[in-house]
Amino acid sequence: MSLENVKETAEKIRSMEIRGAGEIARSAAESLKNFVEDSTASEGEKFIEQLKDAGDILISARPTAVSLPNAVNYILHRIENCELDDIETLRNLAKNAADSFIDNSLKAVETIGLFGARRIDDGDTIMTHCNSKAAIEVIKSAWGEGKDIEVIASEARPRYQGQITVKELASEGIPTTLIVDSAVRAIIKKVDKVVVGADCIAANGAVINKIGTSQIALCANEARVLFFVAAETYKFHPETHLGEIVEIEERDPEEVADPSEFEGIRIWNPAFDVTPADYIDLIITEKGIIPPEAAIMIIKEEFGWAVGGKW
Ligand code: RUB
Repeated sequence: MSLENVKETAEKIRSMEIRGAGEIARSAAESLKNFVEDSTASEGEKFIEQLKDAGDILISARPTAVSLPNAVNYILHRIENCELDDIETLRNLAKNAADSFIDNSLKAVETIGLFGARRIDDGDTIMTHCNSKAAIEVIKSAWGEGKDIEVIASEARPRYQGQITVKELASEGIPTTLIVDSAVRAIIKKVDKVVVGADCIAANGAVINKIGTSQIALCANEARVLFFVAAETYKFHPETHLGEIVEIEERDPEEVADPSEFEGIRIWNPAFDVTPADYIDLIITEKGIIPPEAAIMIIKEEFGWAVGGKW
C-alpha cells in the first residue's frame, strides 16, 4: 500500500507533475515519511532494507537533480548506524529526519532570498531562466525590500517553465517580460544581473541547470553581466569530488515535436546543461554567498559523512 504511494510520487517526479530540484527533494522526503508511518516491519534490518528500496524507487525517477538522492540519503544516514532492534526509535528517527529535511529546505530557500536580495540593486533588470524557487525568492525578496526592479524571463522550451515564473512574478506586481530562449543575446545588454537556480553543483563549481542556462551564462559573460546562482547546499553533489560525472537527463522527444511528423529525423531533448565555474560570479546558498571555486568546501562541510572514508 505505502510502496504504492512511493511509486506514485516517483511517477509524479518522472512526469514533472512535481518538478524543480527543491520541490522534488521535499516530496521525496515526504513520501519516505509516509512510507515509514505505514511500514509494518517489525525488525530493524528489514525496516532499513525496505526504506532503502523505497529510496531507490524515488532516486530512479529523474537522474540529474542531486537534491533527490541527497534528500533520501539524509534520512537513511540518520538511521543506518542505530541500534537495529529498536524499531520504534528507528521509525521516529526516520520521520524526524524527513521532517527536518523539509523544514530546513524551506528555511534555506527563505534565507537564500534574503542573502541574494543584498546583491540586487535598486533599478536592476534581472534575467532568470526556467522556474527556480530559489532564484524567484531572491527576486521577490529584493522587491519586498522596496527595490525597483524588473525581470526578463526566458520561456525554457520545451516545457515552458518560464511561463510559470512570469505569472508568479507578475502576481507579486513585479514588472515582468517573457522572451523566447533565442532572444537572450539580443537583449542581454539591457540586463544587470542574471539569477538562476541549480539542479546540481559539482565540486569544481560547475552548475547544472535547465537546458539553455549555459548559453545565457555565455551571453552574460560576453556582455559583462553578473551571473548568480541561487542554490541550497543539498544541491551540491558529494560524489563529483571523487570524479563522478553528473548524468544529464534526456527526455522524451515528444516534448519537442511529434516524431511521426519528422520521420527519419532524430529529435534530441537534453533537459539540462553544464555552466562552467568561469561563467559564474556567485553562488548564493543558505550558508552564505560563495564564489563557485568554494563549492568543494560546501561539499566537504555538508557531505563529509557521505563520502568520508572514500577521500
Ligand atoms: C527545473 C530547473 C530549476 C532547478 C532549481 O527543471 O532547472 O532551475 O531545479 O529549481 P525541471 P528550485 O523543471 O526540469 O525540474 O530552485 O525550485 O529547486
